Amino acid sequence: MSSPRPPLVQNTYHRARVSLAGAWSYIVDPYETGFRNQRNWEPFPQEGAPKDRAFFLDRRREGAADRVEYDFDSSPTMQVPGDWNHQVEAIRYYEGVVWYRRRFDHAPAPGRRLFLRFEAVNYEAHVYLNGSLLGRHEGGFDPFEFEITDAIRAEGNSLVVRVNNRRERHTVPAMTTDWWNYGGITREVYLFETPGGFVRDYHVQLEGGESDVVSGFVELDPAHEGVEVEVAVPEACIRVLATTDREGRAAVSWRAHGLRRWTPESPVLYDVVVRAGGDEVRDRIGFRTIETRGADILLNGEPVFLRGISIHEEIASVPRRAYSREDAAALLGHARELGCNFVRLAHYPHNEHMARLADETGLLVWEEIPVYWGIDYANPAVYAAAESQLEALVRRDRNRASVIVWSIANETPPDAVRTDFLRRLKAVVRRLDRQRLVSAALDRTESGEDGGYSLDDPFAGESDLVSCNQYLGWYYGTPADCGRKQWRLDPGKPFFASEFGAGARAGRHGPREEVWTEEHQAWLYEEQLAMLERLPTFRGCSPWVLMDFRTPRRNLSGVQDHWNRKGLLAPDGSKKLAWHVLRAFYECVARREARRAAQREETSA
Ligand code: GCB
Repeated sequence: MSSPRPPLVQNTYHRARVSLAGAWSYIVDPYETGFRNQRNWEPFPQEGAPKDRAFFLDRRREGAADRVEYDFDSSPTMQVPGDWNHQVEAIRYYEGVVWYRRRFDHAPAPGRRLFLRFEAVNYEAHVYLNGSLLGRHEGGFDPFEFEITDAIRAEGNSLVVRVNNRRERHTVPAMTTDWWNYGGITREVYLFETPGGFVRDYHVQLEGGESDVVSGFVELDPAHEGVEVEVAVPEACIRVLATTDREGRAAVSWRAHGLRRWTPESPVLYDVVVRAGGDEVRDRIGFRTIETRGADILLNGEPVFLRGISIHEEIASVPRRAYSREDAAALLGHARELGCNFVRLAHYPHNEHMARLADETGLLVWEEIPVYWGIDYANPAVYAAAESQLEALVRRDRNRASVIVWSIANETPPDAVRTDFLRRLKAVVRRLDRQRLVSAALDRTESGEDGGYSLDDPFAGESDLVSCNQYLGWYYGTPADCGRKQWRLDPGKPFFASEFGAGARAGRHGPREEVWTEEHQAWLYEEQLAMLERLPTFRGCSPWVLMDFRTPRRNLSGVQDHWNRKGLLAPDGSKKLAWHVLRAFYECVARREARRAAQREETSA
């Protein structure tokens, strides 16, 4: 959550940028000395403090007293972007405060505006430029930015970031997660420039249903009325003009005739150019529709089955947080090899490269915010943190054709307060994006004499895609129980198996009844898939999980060693037996879906 700021600038990757990647000095500060106003530390201005207060980092140069018990100049450095856990052995398990500093020179061209953008800092960031607090941001996986046009100096800027990744009851996620709490400036940091008046935001997408219309808006900063705005798709000979209203917004729409549809098999992207005043910004955008009809998910009006996999944003071979385009290519490459047309980016917003690459290579995407176990739903500050993360994600990625699902929660025990929390989040999504599917990974309920499964969660009725995590055959029962399990599902909605899985230590073999063996995991996959295939509304799944991942809560020595072993791939990339089971299933499904599509075409001809 941040103090009210204007909405994020759209598509900053296509602006003139200067990266601040590289070696940053750091100070590990477990006792919060930097915030405590100690005699030998200059007080750090906190929120509400005067902006012009001298900042301690410049003290030495400005002739301050000798006895100063910190010194960035003599401190060690680490690479930004990058989590601290994998870079500095001594703080691999650390959760707390680390101060970062980077000096840089930059002289913006006259008349240009300059912004400082962080793609993500986990979890809380206080950002200081030349001794003044630019602001604070809360949320470990969403971008934030500050305009620094007036705060920058041509030479000798000192940028300091206090990063705090302490888990708290009031954070989102909260105290318990089943993933590694990688701390630090985990994604890219850069400066970007715009003209004095510029295109702050835009959104264009194909409307659902039969309408065949692309609609959207362009928003300018500053918000001047009566400015002419142009949106062009040169390859399709489309050029639309509109004029801004008092809010600096202009609605645009055009008929989509002649625009080829984006699909995973043919991920067509068009150059889209947005011009206004002296500004021009270019994007690559695909056009497709996504909706549901009864139990079917329709992509461009045609039923689609989601051959998915759940993915954490981690490069397990190191292990470290993933953040770059190369990292995205590696993770999504595995999904493609598995035969997927869909990925679930669990359990928090992944970096922007993931959705951009999915757009380019043809993968459908589920994006999610970390409203996860143990959230304090009754706390308004917690709601505000969740909302701010959701809003940043939707604003960042709503021009991506690949993204078809916004998921707002994972395994959240239903009660009235939680349900109200989720409903409010859903309303936020609907305000920002009318078209995509809204979902949440819900828990199954067991009921009746047969112990059948259903989804009695009230949010199931509010989800476009009814999604369920269940671990039958792993946390409860054996894989053989899948054959007997009854399900009672809403016949009028698509059912999506957002998680199932079993742990297996790669290289461990034995009879299929023996847990932690690859055989056991493969057996679980066979039984689960057979069970799900029997459900008439089953329209896809994203089993748990692509790769083994680091997590401090998995303590079984010799097997887990702080890894969740439900990966289909081991950390070194080697394939477990279950990989081949899922791969074969997806091959079959892809053939079946292609046959059905051909039949539909025949009947309609
Ligand atoms: C779940 C969670 C996921 C865990 C997984 C597990 O239900 O959504 O974050 O990692 O189970 O392995 O238990």
